Amino acid sequence: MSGTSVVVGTIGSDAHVVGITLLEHALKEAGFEVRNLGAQTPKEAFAEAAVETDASAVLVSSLYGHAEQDCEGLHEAFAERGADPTTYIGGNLAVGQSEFEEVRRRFREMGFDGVFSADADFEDVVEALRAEFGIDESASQLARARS
Ligand code: B12
Repeated sequence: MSGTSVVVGTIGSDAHVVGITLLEHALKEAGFEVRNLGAQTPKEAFAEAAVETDASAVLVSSLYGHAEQDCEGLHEAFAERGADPTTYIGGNLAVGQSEFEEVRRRFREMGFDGVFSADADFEDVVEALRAEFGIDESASQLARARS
């Protein structure tokens, strides 16, 4: 396929790693090139990896309820390095998370292009990225067949 490059990781002090590990596999299976930064990743490391890999998208995971604090300054860190990737965030984005629409609004205001709840399945994320970058599924299948 296009070799669309994506960075994934869990931000801040958050140690939850299962979601992004599975997400990495789903994205690779769909034909994306993935750099997985793992758990407890500082925001600066997301920005550095985005530059190094010329990433089209950066997918941030947060499960422990402190995403808002951990993501403060993330988009500024991209801008300081001249990077402007599409950014998605997903997981348990607030303690309780009763009103997801309100949570989504806050993260959109922080600069995220896509905000996903913990109910999101991998196919939703893959489909959103394909739509974002105009990738059709048959092109992904061809790339898989050739790899
Ligand atoms: C396993 C686990 C742990 C393990 C993590 C092991 C590891 N290395 O991963 C350990 C024991 C270390 C742990 C610790 C803690 N945990 Co914990 N943990 C869990 C648990 C049981 C499962 C998480 C999991 O792996 N799920 C499976 C994966 C596949 O699902 P997922 O991570 O949600 O990912 C899915 C989606 O969210 C989405 N997704 C995830 N990231 C992203 C990113 C993007 C961009 C997109 C699009 C989608 C996406 O894709 C996945 C597929 O659907 C959950 C409860 C639960 N049932 O969810 C609590 C839970 C996440 N933990 C919680 C808490 C509070 C903690 C602690 C703070 C507890 C404490 N007081 O010490 C600590 C935090 C430590 C830290 N520094 O992070 C809370 C969070 C509450 C909140 N946010 O409101 C939860 C929800 C439990 C609860 N009900 O209270 N935990």
